[in-house]
Parts: sequence; structure tokens; C-alpha cells
Amino acid sequence: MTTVTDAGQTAVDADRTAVFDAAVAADERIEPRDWMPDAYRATLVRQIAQHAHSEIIGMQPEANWITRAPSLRRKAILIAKVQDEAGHGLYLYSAAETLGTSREELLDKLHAGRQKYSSIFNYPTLTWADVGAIGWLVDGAAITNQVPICRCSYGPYARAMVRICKEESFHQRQGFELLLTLSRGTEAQHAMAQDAVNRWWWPSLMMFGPPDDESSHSAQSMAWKIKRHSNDELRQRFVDIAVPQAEALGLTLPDPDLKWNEERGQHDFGAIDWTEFWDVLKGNGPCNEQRITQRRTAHEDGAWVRDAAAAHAAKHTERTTARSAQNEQEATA
Ligand code: BYC
Repeated sequence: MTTVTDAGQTAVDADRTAVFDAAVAADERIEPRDWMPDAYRATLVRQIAQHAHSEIIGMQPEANWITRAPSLRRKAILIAKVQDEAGHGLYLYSAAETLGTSREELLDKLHAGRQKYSSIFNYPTLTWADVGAIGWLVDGAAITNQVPICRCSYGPYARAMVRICKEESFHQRQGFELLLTLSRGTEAQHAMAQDAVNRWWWPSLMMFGPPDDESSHSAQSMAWKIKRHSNDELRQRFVDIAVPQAEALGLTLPDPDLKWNEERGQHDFGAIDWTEFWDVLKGNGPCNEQRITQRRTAHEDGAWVRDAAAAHAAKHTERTTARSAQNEQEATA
């Protein structure tokens, strides 16, 4: 039986839901102190955490090449890029924290395998050309996916994405330029660039997530304006952008079915191996184990830095409190 209190609460919830729905419909931003449905909050935490984890796990495949970069210039660029990815992780963990979770909790979930990171980072970087292919294709796919998130209905996530997308554009261009240099270099360098593109093309298409009819979250996330486009729409957009860029690079994309469809005004492309995608998500990709082990080790090795930072912050607070107490005493004396 509904009591008066329950009925009152139900009416309050209905009012709040109406305010929330109206704000989303009017393209207004939802901010941390605004009321939001629990499921909206949970969806954001899931997506932002997965995104943040991808940024920091994504440092590993490229960092693998820092010591072997072929020139000082390339090394400096690569170090800056990997450092940018760490920064992206920090913006995103901070955005997730505004939803009432903590970075510690999210990292624990990542380390325990209870939260995901992007499938793409479970593939190995076998040659220097892979650094170029990641910049061009992986960052290129990320930009295609993430530019619409700058208009996400949740304010802190949308604002974090603006800066991230600017930096990703630089990453994409450095990858393109690296591959162009290799493609126009010796025969062996050209072959190395082609081989990297052959290996990274299909996993890059998988980054956009499963096909729309298998995407469990898309419909609700699009209704909430967290996602602005479906996985397949963004994948198609990426293919259409990449084809002329591959031509400019003098490289081919490893898909015999890739061709312009005059009627659709878009490219047709071949079937994606979704069995491979789901397998990688289950932990069976070529590098899943290596990536998560390295992440856990880095976290454990960094414990002393976190402890030292916390001790420094506590000492700082203690001194500031003592100083203001002294100032107050002097003022009243
Ligand atoms: N990998 O219903 P769906 C970067 C999961 S990093 C792993 O379509 P949703 C960069 C999905 O989580 C790029 N899992 O999901 C960094 C769900 O499982 P759960 C990272 C995937 O959320 C360093 C299930 O499959 N970017 O830029 O509506 C260097 C069903 O999927 C993947 C982002 O994270 C995947 N690829 O859509 C260079 C962007 N795809 O959670 C570059 C933000 C799907 O129910 N994220 N799953 O267990 C998004 O836009 C969306 O979360 C996705 C998936 C499009 C990825």
C-alpha cells in the first residue's frame, strides 16, 4: 500500500525526472550538483572510467618504442604524446569523481578486471611504424568517436573532451606525418608502414564498439545525449575519412571489399571479425595479460609516490592551519 510519504516521494521523483528530461531535451548541461537518475549516473561512471582506463593503458604500446625512437626529434614527440595520454586519464578520472566515485575505487576495479579498457590496446606494437599507425588510425578513430562527446549532456565529461580532442588532433597528425615519411622512404620502410596499417586497420574499426543491433547501451545513451551517434554511424564516418588519407599516404587499406558506393555517398567495407572483438573483450587478445600485469605493477611501484604526496599535503594543511590560528591570535591580542 502506498503511504502518504511514499506518494510524496514519488511526486518529488517525478518532478525531478521532468526537470532532468527537459534539460536534456533543451541541450542544457547536467552538472554534478544537479539531480540525475541513478542509471544515468551509473552509465556515465561506466563509460568515463572505461575511457580513462583506455588512456592510461594506451600509454603502454607506444611507450614501448620511446627508447628505440629513430631520432631525438621523434623521441621528444613520442614522450610528449605518451605524457598527454596520462593527462587525458587524469582529466577523465577527475570527471568521473564528480559523479561520487573515487579514482582509487575505479583503479581497483580496473586491476580486478571489473571495468574494461579499449580493445585496441591489447594488440602489440611490433615495429616503429606501429607508432605511426596508432597515431593515424587509433587516434583518428578516437577523434571521430570523441568530438561528438564534446556535446555530451554531462558538463564535466564534455569539457574534458574539448581539451582531449585538441591534443588528439596533434597526435593524429604526428602519426600521419611519421607514416608519410616511412611510405616515401626506402622500399623496406614503405613495406614496414604498409604492414603496420594492415595490422591496425581492423582493430581500429572495432574501437567503435559492436554493431548497432548488438550494442546494449547505445539507445539509452543516445536518448540521454551521452552518445550523439551510434557505433555504426561513427565507424562509417571514420572509414570515409581514412580512405582518401590512405591514398595521400601511398598506402592501401587491407580490405578487398572497400569501395565507393555512389548511391549511398559512402564507402562500402568488408565484414568485421566480431568473434575476434568479443574474444579480446573476454581477455584473450594477444596482450591482455601483459597490459594488465604491467598496469598493476606500475600501480604498486607508485605507492610510495602517492604516500609521499599525501604526507606532503597533510603537512601543508597542518602548517596552514597553525599559521592562520597564530594570525588570529595576534589579531585579537
Ligand atoms: N573496447 O553497448 P556498447 C584513446 C563494450 S582511448 C572495449 O556499444 P557503449 C587513446 C562496452 O563497454 C579510446 N569494450 O557500449 C588513448 C559494453 O560493455 P559493458 C577510448 C568495448 O559504452 C591512448 C559492450 O562492449 N575511447 O583515445 O554504448 C592512445 C557493449 O557495447 C568496446 C573511449 O572510451 C571497445 N572498443 O559504446 C591513443 C570513448 N566497444 O561496459 C588513443 C568513449 C564496446 O556493458 N566511449 N565495448 O561491460 C565510448 O564512446 C563508448 O563507450 C564506446 C562503446 C563507443 C566505446
